[in-house]
Amino acid sequence: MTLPPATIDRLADRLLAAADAREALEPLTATTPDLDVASAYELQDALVARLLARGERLIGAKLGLTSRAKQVEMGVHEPIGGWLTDAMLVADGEAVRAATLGQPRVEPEIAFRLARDLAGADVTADEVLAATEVVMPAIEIIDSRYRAFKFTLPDVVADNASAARFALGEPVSPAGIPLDLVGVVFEIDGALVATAAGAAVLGHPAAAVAWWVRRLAASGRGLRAGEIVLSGALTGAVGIEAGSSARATVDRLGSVEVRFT
Ligand code: OOG
Ligand code: MG
Repeated sequence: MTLPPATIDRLADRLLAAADAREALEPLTATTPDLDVASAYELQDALVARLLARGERLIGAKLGLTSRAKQVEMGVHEPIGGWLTDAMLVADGEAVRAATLGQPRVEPEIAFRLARDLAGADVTADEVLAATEVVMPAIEIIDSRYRAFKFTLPDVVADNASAARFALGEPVSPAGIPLDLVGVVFEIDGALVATAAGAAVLGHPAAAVAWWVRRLAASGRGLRAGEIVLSGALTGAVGIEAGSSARATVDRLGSVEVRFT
């Protein structure tokens, strides 16, 4: 059962206002127990529509909770997806003002940029790779609108999968690179905090992208040529503060850095 449109609108307004005010909310499911996963994706669409209505441009999608490390960390054991806008993109090495975010955390990811549209209920990882123009090392800066990142599956779906900012390294052709076998090193202020392999996200980063494309097919949608897709954190996320910097290095893809001021 989905929620009435008026409820979806009211909750989308509340999430947007919380993001703008950097105010932390209690989980929506605490007061709206009827918020199931289907209505949460409708609410996510309503939230993203508000971002676009105020001038942001849709530039891609993101996966969340695709690795066991993240599922265990957040206590939510299913992958989720959300959307990226141009306002979320920060340049490699750019300084992000921590005060513009509520409770930022950073995570290392592998990003894709699509050469072709991708849609369909049976899309495979191989088809994702065939439709991929380039891959990039990425850092996602997530920021939950819920206090202390406490949420259930529908809550985090509604909150556009905690999307906030992301940075991309130099693009590389994926040809001949076994993206499941590449090593990943994540550093904060030059100190190693976590390591992983590409296989951490659903066995292969392209498999994570394929999962989202298949899920989108249920609502008649897909991804478009030129869009960027973040395939999900390969390690747990790390809280970060002004004065610190994060660097993700992926074998054969290179590295990307974000500084916080
Ligand atoms: C949800 C978003 C997780 C990822 O890459 O796993 C995510 C969260 O942990 O707040 O972006
Ligand atoms: Mg992420």
